[in-house]
Amino acid sequence: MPLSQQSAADQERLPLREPAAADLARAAARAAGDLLAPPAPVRLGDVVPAPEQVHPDPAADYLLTPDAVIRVGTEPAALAVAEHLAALLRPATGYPLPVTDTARPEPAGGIALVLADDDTLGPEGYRLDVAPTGVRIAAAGPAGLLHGVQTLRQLLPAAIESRTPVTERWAVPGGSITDRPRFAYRGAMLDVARHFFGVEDVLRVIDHLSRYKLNHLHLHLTDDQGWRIAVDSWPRLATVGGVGEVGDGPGGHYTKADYQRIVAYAAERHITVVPEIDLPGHTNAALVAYPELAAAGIVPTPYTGTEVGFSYVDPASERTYDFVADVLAEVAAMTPGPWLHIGGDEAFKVKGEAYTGFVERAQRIVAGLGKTVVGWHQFAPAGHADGRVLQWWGTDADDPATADAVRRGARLLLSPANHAYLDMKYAPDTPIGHDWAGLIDLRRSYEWNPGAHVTSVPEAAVLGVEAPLWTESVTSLPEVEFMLFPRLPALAELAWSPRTTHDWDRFRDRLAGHGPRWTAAGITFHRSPEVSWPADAPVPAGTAVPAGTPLAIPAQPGPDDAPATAPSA
Ligand code: TNX
Repeated sequence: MPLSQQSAADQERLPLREPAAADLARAAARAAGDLLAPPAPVRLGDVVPAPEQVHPDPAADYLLTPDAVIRVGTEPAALAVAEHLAALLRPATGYPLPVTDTARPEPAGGIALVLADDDTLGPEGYRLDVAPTGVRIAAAGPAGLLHGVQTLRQLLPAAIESRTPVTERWAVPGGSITDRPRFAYRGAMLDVARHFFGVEDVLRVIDHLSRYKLNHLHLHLTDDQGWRIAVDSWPRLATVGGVGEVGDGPGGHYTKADYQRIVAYAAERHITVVPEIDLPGHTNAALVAYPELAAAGIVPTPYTGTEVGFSYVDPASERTYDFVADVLAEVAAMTPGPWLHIGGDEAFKVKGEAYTGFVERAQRIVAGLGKTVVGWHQFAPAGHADGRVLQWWGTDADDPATADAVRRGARLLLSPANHAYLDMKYAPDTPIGHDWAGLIDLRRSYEWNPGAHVTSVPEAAVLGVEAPLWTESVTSLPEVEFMLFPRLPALAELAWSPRTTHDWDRFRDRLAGHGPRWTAAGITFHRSPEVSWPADAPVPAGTAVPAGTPLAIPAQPGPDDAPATAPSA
C-alpha cells in the first residue's frame, strides 16, 4: 500500500530496522553474486538527453531486488514522484516496491528520492548516485526528482518497459550523474485541429514527452478544419466548429473536463500545457460556427482540405474582440500555466496595420488575463508586450523582423521548420508527412544549435526549443509516434543537454538502445537507417511470462517502413 494511504498506526507498525542477519545474508549473497555477475547492460552515459556530467564506477553497480523499497520524505509532490517511479517499475519487475518514509532508519538497498537544498541544480536539475547499497536521486524540487527518475528508468535494462512481469537481472550501472537543462522551455506541439486526437492519445503523448524531460505541451486547438475546445460563452464553436477534420473523419472536441484532465495529467509530470487559439487567420471553423465573425460578404463553409491562409476573423468588427476576449478568458481560466498562444501565422488576408492592430489588441487581452503571450514569429512587427515570446518556424534564419522584436524585448522559442517540424518526411518514401521545409532525417533534426540559430539573436534571448507536429497527414496515434520517434529525442537533447555534449556519432550510439525500449513499450517508431538499432529482444531467452498475459508488442514498421497499426494496449 502506498505510504499516502497508510494510517499513522500502520506506519508505526513498520519495523524500525530490518534484522541484522538478513542484512548480512543479503550482503554475502551479493558478494558471491558479484564474482559472477555480468556488468549492468546499460552504460551510465547511455542516457538521452545526454546528462551534463557522468562519472561511471563499474565497481558500483546496483541490483534492484524483490525486497527493494522506494524511500521519500513527506512532501506531497515528492511523494507523487515516488509513486510514479513505483508505477513505472512495478509492471516489468513484478516487485511490490513499496513507497516508505525516508525519515525511518534506512533498510538496505532501495531507491531514495531526496529533496535537497542545492541551488547549483536549479529547479529541474538532479543528482543521481548509484552504489551497490542503493540508488539516491537528489533534487531541489519535484521536477528535478522526476527527471532523475526518467534517467534511472533508462539505466535499467530495456525490458523495464514491458507491461507484464519478465525475469531479468535488474542491474543499474554504478557511478553518479549531475544534470540540469540548458533551456527552460522544452516542448512539443500536437495539432489536434487538422485531425482530432482523443484524451487518451494526448495522455500517451505526454508520457512520451516526460521520458525525454520535455516540460511543455503546446496544443494547437483551433484551425480552419476544426475548433477543438468547449467555450461556454460561444458554445457553437465546439458543437458546430468541432465537427469534421481533414479528410472525412468525424473530428471532435474536448469538453472542459477533458481539457482539465489533460492539464492535470501533464502537471503530475511537471509538464505545462500551452493552449493555442490561432488568430486572426486559421479561423474557418469558428466562422462556420459564428458567421457574424466573418467580414461582410463572406459565407463560410466547412473545410476539410489542407490549404492555409484563406480565412480570418474581421479585424474591423468590435464583435471580433468580444469573441477573442471571451474565448481567451475561458481558456486562461482552466490553464494553470503562464502562457497563452494566439497564433498569428499565415493571416495572409489581414495585412499591415490591420494585422498589427489586431495582434496588439489581442496581446492586451492576454496581459489583462495575467498570462504571457506566445505567437508564431509572423507577429514580430506588432508592438512589444511584457514577456512576449515569438515561436520561430522559419527556414531562413536571417529574419530582420524577428531580430528586431528580440531587440525590443521578445524572447524566442525555436521551431525551425527545416529541423524541428515533425510533420516533415524523413525520406522521399516516408508514407506520410510534408516536404515543403525539406526532408528531416534524424541527423537533420539533431544538427543545429538553438542558442545560435537565428541571426542577431543571442542565446540569452532563447527561451527554448519546441518540436511541432502538424497533422494534415497524421491520422492516428501510431502515426503520431512514427513521426515523433526517433526525432523527438534528438530535439529534446538539443533543448536539455549542454552544447559540450553535442556529438552526432555518440548521440546515435546512445539512442540505438532506445529502440528495444520503444518496442517493449508498444511505441511505433521509424527505423532510421542512420542508427544501428539492436535486434529487439525486450524479453530475455528463457523468460517465464505468466500465462494469459502475453507481451503486448504491436507490429513494427516492416521493411517498407509503413506506420504500424494501433498498439494493442
Ligand atoms: C505551416 S508553420 C503552418 C501550419 C501547417 C504547417 C504544415 C505555421 C505556423 N503554420 O498551418 O500545418 O505549415 O507543415
